[in-house]
Amino acid sequence: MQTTTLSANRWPGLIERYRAFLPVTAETPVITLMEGNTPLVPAPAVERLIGRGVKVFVKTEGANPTGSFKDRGMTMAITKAVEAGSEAVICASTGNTSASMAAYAGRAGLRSYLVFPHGYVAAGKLAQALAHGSNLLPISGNFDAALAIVREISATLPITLVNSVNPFRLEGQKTAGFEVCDQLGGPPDILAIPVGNAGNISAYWKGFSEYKAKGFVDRTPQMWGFQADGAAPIVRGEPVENPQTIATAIRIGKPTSWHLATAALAESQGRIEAVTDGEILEAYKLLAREVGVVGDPASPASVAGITKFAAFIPDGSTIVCVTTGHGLKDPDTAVKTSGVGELTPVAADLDAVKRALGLN
Ligand code: AN7
Repeated sequence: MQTTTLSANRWPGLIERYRAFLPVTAETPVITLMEGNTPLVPAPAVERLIGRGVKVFVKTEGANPTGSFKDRGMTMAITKAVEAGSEAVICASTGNTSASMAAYAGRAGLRSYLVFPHGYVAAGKLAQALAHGSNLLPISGNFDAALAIVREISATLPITLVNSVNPFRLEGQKTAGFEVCDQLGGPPDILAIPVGNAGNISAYWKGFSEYKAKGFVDRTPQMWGFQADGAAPIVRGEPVENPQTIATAIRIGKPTSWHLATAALAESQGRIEAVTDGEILEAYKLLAREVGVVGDPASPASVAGITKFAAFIPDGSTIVCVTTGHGLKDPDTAVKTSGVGELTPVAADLDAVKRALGLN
């Protein structure tokens, strides 16, 4: 009988995979949950809406260990915090950063602290921070106010700030740009992405630019960023004092990486536009029902954006839409957008079940 041999090909996590591009040495104590290598899923339902031979893929960052792209930056930020001898980390968050911080800090044996806008973090994200043992505190204020406070705390106490002002965050996140090129066998024409604090769009641009500088690709994509209409400071060109959107992850009025994002948009000849909550929810349903990917309510902003601004997409383009987080973190939105009201049981009886399901 012929025998086959298995060879181990376990994904090593993104620091190991892209070590040559990252600020680590052989001595750096890598803290990883094997993040990265997320699926690039074809989205024919979105292609049909746009037509003209346009190819659309969804980069499903919700497939990361804590369910969002934040794990890419967090593996680097926590690794470098441990390397520097830090014993505690802190962040302000609309939810995903804190879920990721809590997991990686717990793994590394660091204390973690989270300050967040009361009433505006999805239930699943808070549950993660609690499960991983973070110390959390809601404030009567928005994300921007929370960030100002944790910046002050980290400036005066020996606690490392792991929001994206921490440069190691973007270093980790840029690997998503490498991955997209590796998976497609080249760069896409357009990278569409939701924008809140504007760290991720800046990090992707850094990744694409470095891959080009090192000769792995011969061109870079246009960066198309999408903000929620009620929280669109970069689109409007001024901070938004009281940002509002159903996509609480991107309910941010004063983006930290505003200037980096502006540079990425200019250098890539991209665009930054606003999509309404209604458009975001339509795209949420399309993604969940016809593509099979339920995203964090911020995630479909990328899909809403390319369909809204389809007139600017050249025929035959290849587009990657980043879905930045997993929809399971926000069950309330999933239930509400379904349009299904309260579920009441019927008798455990064949006829009753068939009647209730409309199957007779
Ligand atoms: C799902 O977790 O800011 O433009 O504190 O969770 O890099 O800020 C989250 C942001 C998009 C925006 N999609 O990314 C936080 C936080 C999801 C997010 C964004 C976030 P950036």
